[in-house]
Amino acid sequence: MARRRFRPQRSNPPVRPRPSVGRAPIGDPMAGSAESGGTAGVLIPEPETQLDEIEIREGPLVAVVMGAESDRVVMAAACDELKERGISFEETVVSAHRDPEQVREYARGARIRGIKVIIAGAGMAAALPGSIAAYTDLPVIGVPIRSENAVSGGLDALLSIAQSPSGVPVACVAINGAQNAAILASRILFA
Ligand code: AIR
Repeated sequence: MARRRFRPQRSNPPVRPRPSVGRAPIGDPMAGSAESGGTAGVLIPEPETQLDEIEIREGPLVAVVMGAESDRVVMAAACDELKERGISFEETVVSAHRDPEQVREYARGARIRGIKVIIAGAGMAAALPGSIAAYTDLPVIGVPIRSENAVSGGLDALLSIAQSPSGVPVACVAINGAQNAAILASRILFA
């Protein structure tokens, strides 16, 4: 579910180059002109022009992905934190083991859709964060989830995520640490 409340607070918002239509000519400050009402030499930007120049960003910045519907209760803490911070996000349920093709498509398409950080939560043999990181160079934050059939209170998922092989980095928060994942995502966005 996408939230579109986020507005980047940049001191220098990106602007599109525009032709100089609508601006008063730069010339002899004393010359005057019919169009500018006798204020030639003074730049008077038209309000509409200024508004046009600000690029309004569409689409979510953060992807919250989880391996099963049963993970929603834990991952809700990440969504709540992102909402609290006014950061747009989308939520997706996709399993690394059950839907490998969809995981690949999702991860490969994330950057082009404007996603900046991916939070991926899974339990048991939690391959989802690593699978996503294998297909994208976006930062991936893994959330080990203590599932119903967890071994050692979620140690299975923790090790599956934290023990990612070199070359495929996945950040790893605490077991069920979805809120921290969202805070970390926010820090990455504003680094
Ligand atoms: N899981 C789903 N596909 C691969 C994995 N590792 C995880 C889910 C969930 C747990 O298995 O992330 O935490 C149990 O999923 P389910 O669908 O049986 O409830």
